Amino acid sequence: MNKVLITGHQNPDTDTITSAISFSYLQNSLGKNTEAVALGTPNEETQFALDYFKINAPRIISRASDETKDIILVDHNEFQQSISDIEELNILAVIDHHRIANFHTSVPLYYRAEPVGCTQTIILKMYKENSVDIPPAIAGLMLSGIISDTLLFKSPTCTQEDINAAQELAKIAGIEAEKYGLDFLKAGTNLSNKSAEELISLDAKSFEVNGNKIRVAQVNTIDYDDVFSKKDSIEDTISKEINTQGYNLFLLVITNILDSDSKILAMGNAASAAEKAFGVQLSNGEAILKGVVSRKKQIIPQITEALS
Ligand SMILES: [Mn+2]
Repeated sequence: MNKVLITGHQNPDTDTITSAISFSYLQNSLGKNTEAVALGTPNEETQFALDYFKINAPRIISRASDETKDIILVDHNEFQQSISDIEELNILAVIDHHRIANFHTSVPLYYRAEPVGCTQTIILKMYKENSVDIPPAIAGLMLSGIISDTLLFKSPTCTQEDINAAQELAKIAGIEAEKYGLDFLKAGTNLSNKSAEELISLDAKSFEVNGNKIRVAQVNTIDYDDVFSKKDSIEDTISKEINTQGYNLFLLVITNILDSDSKILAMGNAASAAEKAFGVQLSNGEAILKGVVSRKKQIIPQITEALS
């Protein structure tokens, strides 16, 4: 039987890594031969969950076509966020909760997208539809994905379905979601040992809007100064990225997980789009965005609108 690789997006976050694992477990329980892989090293938040539930990180790859033609995408669909040789692969399925853009296939596929807060909420439904029991450790990883993507249920992307799914998964995992969740999120805010390069690429995604190349990087913190104390070197690093990658707008979003606000640093020749998008004045490239935590719902649509 052909092996199928299951991968999330580049610069993997907790949902992307754990969805590949949980969806692979489901597929293999149904008799398929799949392997969860990742397009990068787990971040510290994700590693906290993997250690806590004693599950190994997926193998890291950058190409798939040398070993298989068949791939399943979780937690993303846009080709520029996917595996580098995506155009050479046969996409069997997509399980996702993002907008659909820059995606096409030449043959029919299974495509499941739901506007929920986390891919794991969809995968939980698929376990139920297929009557497959979830092992406690996998349930713990699935719960971690939901907590991460919804910032412990505080993001506007969080739906009642995500909350219900998290409660159900916490029960199976035998843990308390709120208590575990805060320790888990805090593990991802340890920025002291990160270089400027690492900071701006931990969780970064590229988009194209009306001919503009946009890069939006997001980091979680419990203290903005952890990031802004290194502002000079961060600005230098972003300038280099802008020059080498041709970004028109590079937006660094620093999200405070305790008060659910974000501070942005906007750079590039289209930086003023950030002022228009969020109705703020940039001062030294910075602005506070009150109540903004979601790139998907509170940043990308607004930037898209401002540049259209
Ligand atoms: Mn996700």
